[in-house]
Amino acid sequence: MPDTNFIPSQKDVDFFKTNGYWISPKIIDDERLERLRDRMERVYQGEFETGTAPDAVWRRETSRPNSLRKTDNANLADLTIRALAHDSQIGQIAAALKETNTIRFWEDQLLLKPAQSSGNAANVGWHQDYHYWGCFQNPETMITAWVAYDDVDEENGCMQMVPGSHYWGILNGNDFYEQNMQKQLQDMAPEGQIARTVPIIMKAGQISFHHSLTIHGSGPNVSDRVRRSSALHYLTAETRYRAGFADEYSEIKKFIAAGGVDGDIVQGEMFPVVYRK
Ligand SMILES: O=C(O)CCC(=O)C(=O)O
Repeated sequence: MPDTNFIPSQKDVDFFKTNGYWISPKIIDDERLERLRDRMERVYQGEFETGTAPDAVWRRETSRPNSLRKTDNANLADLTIRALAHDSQIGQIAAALKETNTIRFWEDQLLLKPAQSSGNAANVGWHQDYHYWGCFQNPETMITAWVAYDDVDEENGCMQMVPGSHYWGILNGNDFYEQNMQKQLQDMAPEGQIARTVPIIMKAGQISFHHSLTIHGSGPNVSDRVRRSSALHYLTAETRYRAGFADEYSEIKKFIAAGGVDGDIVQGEMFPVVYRK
């Protein structure tokens, strides 16, 4: 049974602080998961419930069929996916792990790793999310929640985390699309550090959370099972805008158009509050 009232204990928060990631119990029930999988497929078919397309969408007609499907900001297109992205329980857990009062939604990615997709650009190279988010000043104010739509394990290419790597600063060599992961990780680890990896094995409906500097990636899906998920990215009330980096993001464009300037707290309807204590 999913635990719809679950909030992390102090032990969970301490685990997150030490390791830079943490795995929840099952939060999303099976019926909701089934709806999410259905809505995901509709987005791939080009059916956009709201009439607005995601920022970038994987399309059967134009993309490699067996590679990783990554769709940015599916929340713009679909209300079921948006409800997940704005879910207050996920926000509350994120707030507890970050020890803050307020969580704002930033962006989401719909991710699908096809069955037997090994060798078809379906790995996710090692990276720190903050590498892509220099438009915000402080990596301490960001957190990602990764919602498993299917059971995930090493066979179907679950995420892997490098515990403690959120203490290593912003590293060289970040690349979401790198496929030669072994070499990449050796090159990324700072001198004197050993990058140990931990598989994030979960049942459908569990959620893993990670710090914006935690190194993570995922290997091949060599199973007969598809791996589907939503990655949901959040900010705290302390997040400040840094001008001149990633200003092409649609929410950042809207923030600037609304008068946002360098150093301002990131707020406004484009960054909706999903949880406030
Ligand atoms: O789905 C994956 O394997 C990687 C997802 C990811 O990079 C993220 O959630 O930040």
